[in-house]
Amino acid sequence: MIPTYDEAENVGRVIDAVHEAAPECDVLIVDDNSPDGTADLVAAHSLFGTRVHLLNRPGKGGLGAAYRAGFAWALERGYDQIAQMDADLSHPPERLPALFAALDSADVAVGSRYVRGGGVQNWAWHRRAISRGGNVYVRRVLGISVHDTTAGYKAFRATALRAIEVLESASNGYSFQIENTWRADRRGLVTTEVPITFTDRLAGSSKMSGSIAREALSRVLAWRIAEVRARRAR
Ligand SMILES: Nc1nc2c(ncn2[C@@H]2O[C@H](COP(=O)(O)OP(=O)(O)O)[C@@H](O)[C@H]2O)c(=O)[nH]1
Ligand SMILES: [Mg+2]
Repeated sequence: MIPTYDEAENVGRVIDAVHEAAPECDVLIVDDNSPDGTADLVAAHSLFGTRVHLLNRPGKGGLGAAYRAGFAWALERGYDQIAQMDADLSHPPERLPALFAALDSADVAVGSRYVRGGGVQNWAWHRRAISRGGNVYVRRVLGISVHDTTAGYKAFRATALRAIEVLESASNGYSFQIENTWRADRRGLVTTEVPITFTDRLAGSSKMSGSIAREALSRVLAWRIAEVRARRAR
């Protein structure tokens, strides 16, 4: 599943790269009515209707809502393993087989920048700092052992998505990734990290914003406070 907003320059390339790396996979693009015509390019793809599918949403409703719609689509259709990745080729499609293979012994596989063998290429220093600092903060506040809690490249067993209650998650923006990692941890699921090299996008522009980062910081704190309160009440 690949969420897209204004990814006309990337969407064809990412579909082709996924198909080459993992030809047995179906691709679902979840598009929020991108003004640049991303959805038209998907519908014009030669594999559209066979390996390639499109979920058209009426407008920019945020990344969390797009993911929930995509997961609901896949769960309804009975897929038993589901991966998510960005459209901008920051997540190397050639690591998809490794992510799915990791599900043999885990419920969730995280494509991780912050384990041995993983890394980040061409990212501006401030994006590196936000990502690194954010991960230290999340691990400290929530006490989870996953190193890349904000990763957007992940594979799940369908049973794990149901256990996480992914469709009930509350996050709008990138805290969606943290929320699922945290819920998987608290519900006793096995999460493993598969090293990947994340490369900054070459085409199109980032949709990351200050308000998305602030949402993540405040939600993480709120989740922890709610946990501590619940423990005290017990
Ligand atoms: N459907 C949908 N996709 C989005 C939205 N915001 C971001 N995306 C997609 O989510 C992925 C990650 O966004 P990106 O801008 O690359 O974030 P960055 O890598 O953190 O700078 C890309 O495939 C975007 O097109 C949204 O509101 N709706
Ligand atoms: Mg990106």
